[in-house]
Amino acid sequence: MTLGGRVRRGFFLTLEGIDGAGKSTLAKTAAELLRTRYPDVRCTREPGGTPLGEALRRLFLEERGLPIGARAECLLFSAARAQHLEDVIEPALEAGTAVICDRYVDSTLAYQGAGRGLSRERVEALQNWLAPSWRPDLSVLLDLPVEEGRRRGQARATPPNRFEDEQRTFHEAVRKCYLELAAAEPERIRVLDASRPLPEVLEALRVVLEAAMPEAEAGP
Ligand code: T5A
Repeated sequence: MTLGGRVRRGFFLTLEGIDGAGKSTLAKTAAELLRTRYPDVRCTREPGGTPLGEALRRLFLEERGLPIGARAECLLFSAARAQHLEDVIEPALEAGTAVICDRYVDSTLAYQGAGRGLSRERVEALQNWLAPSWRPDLSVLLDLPVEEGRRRGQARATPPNRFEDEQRTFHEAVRKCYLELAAAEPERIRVLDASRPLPEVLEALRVVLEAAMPEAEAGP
């Protein structure tokens, strides 16, 4: 498989879902599982992963009063991603590292496309331009009802971010879009029922990850 025309040797896993679905919780277990096959595992997140990405993250999540229109929002997430790909994701995959990314392109399709109501074709075209070979080897979609995600988010000490503040209809549109993306690409996007108890979700993650990881190469 190639990435930007170069040989790609690592394994690229992305975690997706509505706010509070359990992505950060699962990232730790995913790293332990991947480490059995890949000695180096890089955990990263979007927005974030680079100084630019972390600066934009603070802007999005902490500056709740700052007006940001839907198109600007989409471009800013995409700018952070372009930097993240160039500085972190592509070099790591080329070096044979497994990369786990908490949110990626599907988040932009779901939140800025379906949530904000931007044209799906335009959002997709932008993603294809900035990351021509952007498809992860595996994307795990943690699906759960919006109300449950909200409940889990409210249990945290941190104040809600600009997205968590959105109406229920916004989050329902995001969830629906995620499920449509998964239905369109069932090989890449595996849906886990994240409303189940955590040990069950972790076991389901183990099963899909082991099935998706390439066979270990036979020794000499
Ligand atoms: N965004 C991002 C866009 O709009 N466009 C984009 O392109 C991108 C990249 C990022 C925001 O930016 C938006 C989407 C987001 O709103 P964030 O803080 O990274 O902000 O938001 P989240 O990714 O949603 O992070 P959260 O921490 O809110 O959610 P997680 O990581 O999904 O959930 P997690 O693991 O922190 O778990 C939440 C709570 O639930 C518990 C955990 O212990 C924790 O307390 N939990 C469970 N409880 C019961 N049963 C289970 N199975 C559980 N799993 C976890």
